This record gives sequence, structure tokens and C-alpha cells, in this order.
Amino acid sequence: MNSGRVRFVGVGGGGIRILSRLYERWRDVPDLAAVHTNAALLERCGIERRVAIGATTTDGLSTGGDPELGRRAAEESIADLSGLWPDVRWSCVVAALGGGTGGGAAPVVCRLSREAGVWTLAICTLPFFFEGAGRRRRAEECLRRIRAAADAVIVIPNQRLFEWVGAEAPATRAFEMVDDVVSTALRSLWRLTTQRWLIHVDLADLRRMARGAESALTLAAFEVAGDNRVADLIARVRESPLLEQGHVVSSARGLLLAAVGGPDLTLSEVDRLFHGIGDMARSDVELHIGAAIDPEYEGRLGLTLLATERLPSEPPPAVAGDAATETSAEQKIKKETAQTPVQGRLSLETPGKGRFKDMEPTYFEGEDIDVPAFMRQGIRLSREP
Ligand SMILES: Nc1nc2c(ncn2[C@@H]2O[C@H](COP(=O)(O)OP(=O)(O)OP(=O)(O)O)[C@@H](O)[C@H]2O)c(=O)[nH]1
Ligand SMILES: [Mg+2]
Repeated sequence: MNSGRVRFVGVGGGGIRILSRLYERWRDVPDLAAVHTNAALLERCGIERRVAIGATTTDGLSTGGDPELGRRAAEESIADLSGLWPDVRWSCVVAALGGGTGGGAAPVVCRLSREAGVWTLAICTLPFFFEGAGRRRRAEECLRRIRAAADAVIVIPNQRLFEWVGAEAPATRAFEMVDDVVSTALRSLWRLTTQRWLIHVDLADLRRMARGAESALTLAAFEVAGDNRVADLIARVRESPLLEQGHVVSSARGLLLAAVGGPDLTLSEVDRLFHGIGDMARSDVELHIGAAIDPEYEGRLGLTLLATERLPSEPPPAVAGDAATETSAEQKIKKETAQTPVQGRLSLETPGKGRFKDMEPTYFEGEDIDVPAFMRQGIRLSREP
């Protein structure tokens, strides 16, 4: 299936910064657009396609953190925004929540995109804790509206990246880190739907993954090089703050794993990679796997990982996993990765859980109490003084 063109739309200051970074690093991602109330900032962003919104509402300035103004600015400029969708198969709306333009205008942009018949994915960051409770509350409210307007939403809580930056780093460095992480993830998402696959994944898998996942879609991208690249990549997944040190993988309802390597990539490496990550996941995870060869990746191995997290209200999964089932699941994954260059998808049977295979999760009133309480309740540990 040809997944077709994707239109990336950065809305507001942070969203545009992420796309500008994407453009600076990889000039090859086409169809970028920037939308803002702030005309001066829009002029400087380096993205060719720009839509200034709300000339009357905000007089060419930012909203000063007022999402209602951002919403009105977008509504005022619907005619200009509607030029963004012709010939587009799907769109990816990127906003950093916490201010007024991204948070207020992104729901309108998502709505227009969907009304144009385009499948619409929103990618939103949530503010760092150091930005204060007001911004966080505002961001949460805007996120609710974006969820109602888009087909699927990937949320990247900036705070998850905090330990990568270090508490002593200046705030600007923290935002640069977000720009780097999110632009890498966006490019890998774009590649996912444009690449030629050995084992195929595409937009249909992405849509299937996103279906019914109102709460939590997590995206991460990794790249390693060297002789030990499979083990290194698995270690990166385990240690990733974005994946909460592997917790997002081990609790995922669905996982999409798309690997890219150079012509030197062997099927055994692909097999070991998918097994290594599959072993971290639950036995009933819905797994979509893909692998591609790209001459650009000579000596390197890349992985795009998309996870749907289990909602707290979902019933606990049936605990599967006697040795016989695992063996047949392992055989299945081996067969798919080693022999058939076609869609690799596993549903209920998946690889075993290694040395934890005989352990059952502990459920109490429908909750997996092996997961720490602060995680189950969605409480983020604050480093604010
Ligand atoms: N990735 C990234 N995020 C940023 C950057 N600067 C600020 N942010 C984040 O973006 C959030 C929203 O701020 P802005 O993007 O300036 O808000 P806006 O959408 O432009 O809206 P207004 O300026 O209030 O009209 C902040 O709370 C930060 O979390 C940046 O350079 N890069
Ligand atoms: Mg701004």
C-alpha cells in the first residue's frame, strides 16, 4: 500500500520549532507547514509554507498564553488554513502545549484536516514541571480538545526527558533536547510510511495501533552503530526515559516495531532485535513488526517504536504463556522474519518473557499492582522546589 503524502503542520511557537529542527537536520522531509498568530516569528522560522492566523484577533502578536484567543485566531483564518489539505493522504499536527496558539489553534487545525477527509494524527508535548502548574493545567485542557478533534494523539511529556538534560542545564537546552527527540521521532514516522519494506509496515498498521487508544500513544526512535548494535539497541529501549525505562513497553497493549538497517543487516539480527523487545512485552501484546533495508544505514541499525499504553480502566489481560504456546509463537516470529517478505504481524501469541515467564502479574481490583502506585495513578514525580 502506498501511504501517500503526509502534511506536517507545526502550530504555535514550540510546534514550529520542532518542525524547523526537522528541516535543519533532514532537508528530505517534504510538505512542512507552519501556523502561528505571531507574524514576525513565522517569518523567521525557515519553513516555506506559512499560514499567519488571527490578524484581527491578535494583531500579528502571540496570544500571551490564552488558548481561547488561539482558537478564535484559527477560526478567523479557516479560509487560509483550508489550503493545507489538498492531495494529502494523512496529516500530522505538531503542537507544544502550554501556551495559547498551539493549544488553542491545534484542535481547529485537526478538525479542518479531518473535515477534508484526511486521517489526522496530533503530536503534542506537555510542559516541563519547571514551567509551573498553570501551564500544565492549560496544556491538559487543550489536550482534551485535541483528542476530541484528531483521529489519534501521541503525547510526549517533556518531563520524561528531564533526566537526559540534567537538572543543572539551562531551560533553553531542555527545549533543544525536546526539539531533537521529537524531530527524530517525526522523521522516523515519515520514513515508516514512505520506506520500501522487507517486512512491511505502513499507515494501516499505525491506524490500527491508534484505534481505540484515546489515552496514550508513545513514540520513540533509536539509532545505533557498531558490532554490538542489536544488544545496544535493546539496552537503549530498556533505558529510555521516554519509555519510562522500558515500563511503556512492558505494559503496552500494542507495539509497532519498525527496524531499518543497511545492506549488511542480517535476518538473524532482525530476529534477535524483535525477540529481545518482544521478551520485554506482555504475552498478549498486539505486535506489528516491519524491517527495511536502506543503503543510507550501512553499519547502523534504527528502530522506530510506537506503543499504545493500557488504559487503567481496561480489564486485565488473560495471562497466557505456557511453554508450548511460547515455542509456537517463537517459531511463528522466526518464520515471518526469516522467510516471508510480507506483513509481519502477531496478535495474541507472542514471544515469551524470558526468565520471568512463569511469573504472573499481581492484580488487585483490576489493577496490576506490580506497577508502582505513582505510575498507575499517572502521578509524575516533581522536581520543583
Ligand atoms: N520543543 C519546544 N518546545 C518549546 C519551545 N519553547 C517553548 N516550548 C514549549 O511550548 C509550550 C508552549 O509555548 P509556545 O509554543 O510559545 O506557545 P504558543 O503556542 O506559541 O502560544 P502563545 O505564545 O501563548 O501564543 C511551552 O509551555 C513549552 O513547554 C521550544 O523551543 N521547543
Ligand atoms: Mg509562543
